[in-house]
Amino acid sequence: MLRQRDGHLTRDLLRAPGGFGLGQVPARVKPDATTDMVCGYCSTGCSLTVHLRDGEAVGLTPAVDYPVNRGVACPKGWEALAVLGAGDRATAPLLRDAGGVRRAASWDAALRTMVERFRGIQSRHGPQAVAFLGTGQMATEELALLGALAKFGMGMVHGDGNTRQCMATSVVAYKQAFGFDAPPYTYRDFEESDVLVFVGANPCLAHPILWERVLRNPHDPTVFVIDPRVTETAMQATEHLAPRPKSDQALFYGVARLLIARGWIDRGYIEAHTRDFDSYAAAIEPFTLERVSDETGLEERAIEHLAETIHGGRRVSFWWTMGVNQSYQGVRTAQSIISLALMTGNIGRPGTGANSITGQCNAMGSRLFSNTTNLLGGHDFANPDHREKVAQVLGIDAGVIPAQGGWAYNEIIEGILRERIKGLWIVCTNTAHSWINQGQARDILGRLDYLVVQDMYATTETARMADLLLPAAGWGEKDGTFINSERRIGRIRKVARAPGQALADFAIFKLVAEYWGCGGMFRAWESPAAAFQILKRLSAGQPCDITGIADYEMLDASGGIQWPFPAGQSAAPARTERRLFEDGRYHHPDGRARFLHEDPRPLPEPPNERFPLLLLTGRGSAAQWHTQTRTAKSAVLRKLYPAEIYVEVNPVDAKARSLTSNDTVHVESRRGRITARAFVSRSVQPGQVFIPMHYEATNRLTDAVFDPYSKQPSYKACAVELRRIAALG
Ligand SMILES: Nc1nc2c(c(=O)[nH]1)N[C@H]1C(S)=C(S)[C@@H](COP(=O)(O)OP(=O)(O)OC[C@H]3O[C@@H](n4cnc5c(=O)[nH]c(N)nc54)[C@H](O)[C@@H]3O)O[C@H]1N2
Ligand SMILES: Nc1nc2c(c(=O)[nH]1)N[C@H]1C(S)=C(S)[C@@H](COP(=O)(O)OP(=O)(O)OC[C@H]3O[C@@H](n4cnc5c(=O)[nH]c(N)nc54)[C@H](O)[C@@H]3O)O[C@H]1N2
Ligand code: SF4
Ligand SMILES: [Mo]
Repeated sequence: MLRQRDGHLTRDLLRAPGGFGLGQVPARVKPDATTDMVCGYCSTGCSLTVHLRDGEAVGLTPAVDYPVNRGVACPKGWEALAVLGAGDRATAPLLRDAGGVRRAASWDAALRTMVERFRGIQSRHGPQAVAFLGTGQMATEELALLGALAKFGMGMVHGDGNTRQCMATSVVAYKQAFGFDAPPYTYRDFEESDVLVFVGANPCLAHPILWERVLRNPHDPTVFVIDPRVTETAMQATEHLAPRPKSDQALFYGVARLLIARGWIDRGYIEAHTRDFDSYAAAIEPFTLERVSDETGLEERAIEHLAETIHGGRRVSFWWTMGVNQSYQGVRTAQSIISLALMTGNIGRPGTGANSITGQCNAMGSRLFSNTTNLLGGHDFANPDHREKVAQVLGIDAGVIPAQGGWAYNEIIEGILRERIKGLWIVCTNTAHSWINQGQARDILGRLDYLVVQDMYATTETARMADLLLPAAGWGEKDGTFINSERRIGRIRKVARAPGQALADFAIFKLVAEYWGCGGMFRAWESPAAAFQILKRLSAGQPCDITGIADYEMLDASGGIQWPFPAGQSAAPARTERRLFEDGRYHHPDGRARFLHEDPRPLPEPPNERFPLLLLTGRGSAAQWHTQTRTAKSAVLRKLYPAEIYVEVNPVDAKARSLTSNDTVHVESRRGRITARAFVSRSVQPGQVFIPMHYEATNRLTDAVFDPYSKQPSYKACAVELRRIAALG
């Protein structure tokens, strides 16, 4: 919401020349205005009130009247401005010269070189030989422009994003079950459930403000946490089940079988709104209590207790994140959760739902508008009517729209290895740190003829590999919108100047279009606000229709707006939290949700004598964000987590290896060996170890296997061994 003080209109001030960079703001400067914007880290989408002096940000506080966070923020949000002034910001394009040295260059020289190199590759190897990797951390307007420019303007066929590492499983699970990628909930459901089941999710760290919402639940709810580790969330839950990693699918089949056998299902709902229940029930019949107990390592009684609790709840909600998605069988596991909600009629009512919580600030925008797996606006590349509609909205020839989605992230990486991809443009993601089996990934990136990286910082692992680095403005330095986990569209804005010659990604894409010679195709994408109008038109008639949102000002005035919000929607948007499927109609042509089943498969890399331990990876603290390019720049956040990489190991395994906490150990998998500090803790079970993903070395260990449907990497279970190399004094 835009607030005004001293007669200044904030937006005008931001356009005014002059002003100072964040680093030079005098201490205790008195703000003269405030403006609200959505946080640039996680998908919770908290609103932050930025305090301005002469139009520049001087501080922030959590917004008090936003329906998401209601006056609170986590440490990352509080420190969001602090990371913008870091000394390693990319301030000019960096071109690698013939001797391999990176040298500052003008935008003109940089873009000429980029176009010349990419065009050269395309003329030698075909247009598909240049690809892009994008992100769920840019504004929707930006990621849509990148997808449209790359595929329609530059002739690329293959492009994907870091949402593949994160949300691809949920996307496919929802599409197959509901007919559209449609997380059905609204955050109020956290407060309205009497039973909440969290699967492979650690919201205390990863979505702390959503966990606050759970704590506000007035119904004295039963909170189940299903996670092999005793996480911070598990410690606060009323019930914790610690199944063997990747045995969740068997667990939920077993629970479903019990519910069916005891008649604890909602026949009316199943018959009116779903399909394929009988074949599902038959397929899971073999998942007896005995078998499931054997496969999960859980007591039979504990499994029965979960089924009884689901039956006893009036409003049961299921929530899952990466413990489910990042798996070689993630899609079917997610669908085993969706099936529980469907068969008990726990969907479409307050406090219910089969709810995947998304990860990055704009993963939801990326899922609908990145033009990667889906054609812009949640459309289908393979559908000629969809291609025609998109072409009309964009005023382009439908012939330039590919008739199929491009390769997934892993296929692009493999494509480089097979010499099918020769040029790559990586935008707002740090592949050389975050991709699975890092040694192999870096070797493969090193084989490219030309690598362009577009990032805020010149020092990221991927930026250092680039032939050309394009300096990008970050959150707080540009305008646009994000879509949060509950489908709420909110504003981001420019409250600080990007350093040096860094430009907003939107502006960089517009420049690339001009230099490529396809600028005419994107004339209507004049500004993020103009692009938003195009996105609206693209969404028309889709389940994510947002044609009822007039403009940015309406978003500001409303506290964000959840999709769908078609034209003609009358209710005051901020006050009306919207959940999906209240009428029981799903997005398949017959209006029915699907039950989908497949037998669980064994671990791709089971522990053996040489590598007897299972490595789990994930988030380590609320103060660390992913590859740490941003959060490591805040002195406050750095105090909140261990600087050095550590491995959590159970006392039983520690004893067997004569280890104590703080010993330096080698952790080794078939792919590599890293050095870490041991942290002996019962938070991991015997036979399992845990290393946070935030440290550069973690992914040297992980095994590049993928879910066959979603192509999401299975980051969370590979075999390792641990050896003490020295005790620290
Ligand atoms: N502070 C912070 N917050 C973040 C992020 C961050 O980097 N830092 N990243 C954001 C993003 S992009 C994402 S995707 C989310 C991720 O949020 P989460 O998914 O909550 O985080 P993770 O720690 O990756 O994984 C959750 C849990 O899955 C468990 N797990 C592993 N294997 C299994 C299994 O087989 N079964 C079950 N049931 N559980 C398993 C792990 O032990 C872990 O506790 O967080 C978002 N929020
Ligand atoms: N072992 C293991 N690995 C994992 C995971 C795990 O659980 N375990 N989780 C996976 C998941 S869920 C995710 S989402 C990924 C995340 O992996 P990444 O996307 O690689 O991680 P980030 O650190 O968020 O990278 C974002 C990059 O964009 C830059 N950046 C930030 N803002 C902007 C901007 O506005 N414009 C531009 N151009 N650049 C910007 C940052 O400096 C940074 O380099 O990691 C995955 N990797
Ligand atoms: S919970 Fe997420 S959105 Fe909210 S302040 Fe923290 S990082 Fe930002
Ligand atoms: Mo993620």
